[in-house]
Amino acid sequence: MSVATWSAAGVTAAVRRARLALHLLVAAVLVTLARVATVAVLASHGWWFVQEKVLLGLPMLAAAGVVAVSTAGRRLFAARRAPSEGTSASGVVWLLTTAYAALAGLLVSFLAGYPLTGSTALIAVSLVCAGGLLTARVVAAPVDATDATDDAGIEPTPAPHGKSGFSRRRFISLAGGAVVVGAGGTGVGLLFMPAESVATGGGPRRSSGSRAAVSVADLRGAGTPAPGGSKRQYELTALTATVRLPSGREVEAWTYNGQVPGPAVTATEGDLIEVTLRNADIQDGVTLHWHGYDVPCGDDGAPGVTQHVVAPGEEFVYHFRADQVGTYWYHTHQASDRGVRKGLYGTLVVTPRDTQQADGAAPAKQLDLTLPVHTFDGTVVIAGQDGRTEHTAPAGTPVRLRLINTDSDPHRFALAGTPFRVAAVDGRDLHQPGEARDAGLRLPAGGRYDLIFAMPDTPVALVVDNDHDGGVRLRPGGAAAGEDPTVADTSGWPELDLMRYGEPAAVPFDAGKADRHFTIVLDRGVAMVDGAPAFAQTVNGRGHPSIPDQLVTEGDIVRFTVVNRSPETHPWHLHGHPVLIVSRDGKRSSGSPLWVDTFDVRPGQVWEVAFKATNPGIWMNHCHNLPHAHQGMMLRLRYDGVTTPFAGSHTTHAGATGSSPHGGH
Ligand SMILES: [Cu+2]
Repeated sequence: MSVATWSAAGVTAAVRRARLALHLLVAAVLVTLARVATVAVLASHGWWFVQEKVLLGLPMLAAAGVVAVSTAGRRLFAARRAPSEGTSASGVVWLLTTAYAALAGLLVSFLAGYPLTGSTALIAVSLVCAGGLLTARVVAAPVDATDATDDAGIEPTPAPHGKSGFSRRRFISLAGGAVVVGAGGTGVGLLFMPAESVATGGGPRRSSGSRAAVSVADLRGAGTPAPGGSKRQYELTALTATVRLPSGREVEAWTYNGQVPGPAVTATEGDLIEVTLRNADIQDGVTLHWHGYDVPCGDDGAPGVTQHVVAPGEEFVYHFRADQVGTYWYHTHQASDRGVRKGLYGTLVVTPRDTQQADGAAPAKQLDLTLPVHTFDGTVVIAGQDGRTEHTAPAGTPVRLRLINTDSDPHRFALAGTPFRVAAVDGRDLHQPGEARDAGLRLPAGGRYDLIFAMPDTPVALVVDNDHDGGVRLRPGGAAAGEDPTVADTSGWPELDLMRYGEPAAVPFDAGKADRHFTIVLDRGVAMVDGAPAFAQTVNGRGHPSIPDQLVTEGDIVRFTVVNRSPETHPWHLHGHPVLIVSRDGKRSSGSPLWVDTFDVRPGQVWEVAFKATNPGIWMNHCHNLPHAHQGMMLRLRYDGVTTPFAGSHTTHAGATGSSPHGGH
């Protein structure tokens, strides 16, 4: 609106519609003041949202606007009853220049955003000045070519002027042009300055201890189970296959062992999990990333960082101890936006070793369902389930539903017909979760919720995305078995806020005493991604792999401030560590400590999270909306002293593996 009103005022003044121009000028000033007010409101949510507006956009607009009002305003006011008077050429030029300043501010916010760089500021100011100078050349002549008292130093077409005026104006024009070209050129040149490759978050660049460097290739998991545990061996072969969905539809999928999801990997606490991954015919290459499972870095499955991508005909053996219980999943991390979408994922569930109850009685028979949700071509599928799949359990049976979101967007779940508890989030138990009912559950991309309840003597329905025909049905056995499950309309149920759910408990570190603090501002903007300019998903204005590594030292308490300036939700995911949620939009978490591996940062939100750096390695830190990661929103958290022998950038797509020895894929 600011751009429109200032340009309309300029154009109407140029064609001598003084009355209309005056009205438009008043409107432009009001719109500009409204813009200042909206920026002030935005500023109350955080400096990250307004920095470039406060430091560049508004000052440019205000400076040009004040000159425009003072040069054009008085003459337009005088001319409103005598239209032939018109306004001066300089007035028109300044009105239009103010419109350019408004446009430049808009473009800076849209294309560059946070943080404002000297380069961006120089380019923007130069473009506005260049626009003003060019406008002066074009506009000045017809409007008041004979106005010798024009005091703004604007050069009209030279013909009607005397020699001295001509030279003065010509000099100013040339000098102005030279300054503009120089400043703009400097701004463009600064774009090519090499960026800082490491962010230290306020901590030291080197650890004080002089330890020898360790390679991620040597940071491998145990080769034996814990005492009392056993070895769980799996062979997973990645291959293309035609897969029949529960609806009967067939899709061309990328699979582990010809099935989607891949084989369920299960273990008891203390077991050794050993998985041999082979690639039959996935040309992009594959890996296995154990999402949310804090494996040693060499088993993390990040191609180009912790291992070579597994090309067709090759294999890689993962092995690690199952020392974390809970609900997890695995997926390829190579070309992951495509690979996971097409089916390269499966579930990982680890159950506690000691299932004996405290009083020594045998555990009650449980119904334990692992329910990975995935979208194939717009159809939401729960593995092995559809609207007709029903599970029967006698009333009173303890039920655990393990919900897993394997998609890149959040899903909304609702459990109709019974009160329940959210026992665990992202595999980690909550502290004293309260009984909930008639609540919506928003599960971020990559996230997991374990819901528990005792089977009532009436049917229960798990509803996904308010689709009351799909989901999962549970029926009590016996007399009520014949009843048709009726599902309440769950769409209006309020969302359960996990930040206020459960009871507080002690946490192992003080998040307020962080050794390093990193700010991660998420936005869209023009940036280099994998060596090519793109309208990217950016972190602090940059795209992968040009985002500086975050450097930490083992033992550090690390804090992230994650800010979302963009209009899309970003499920933020750090490998190798669960993070503790500290606050969201300034409100501290007041329920059970919430340890997550993925947290949904919605548009405009600011999250504070913290973790202790206890798992040395080089870890991917990225948006788990996988197309976003592919479009640049991905960086690395690197422990001081850890190196990688795996060359080439970590890519989410084929064809860009760069200097990797497997660069042909
Ligand atoms: Cu994202």
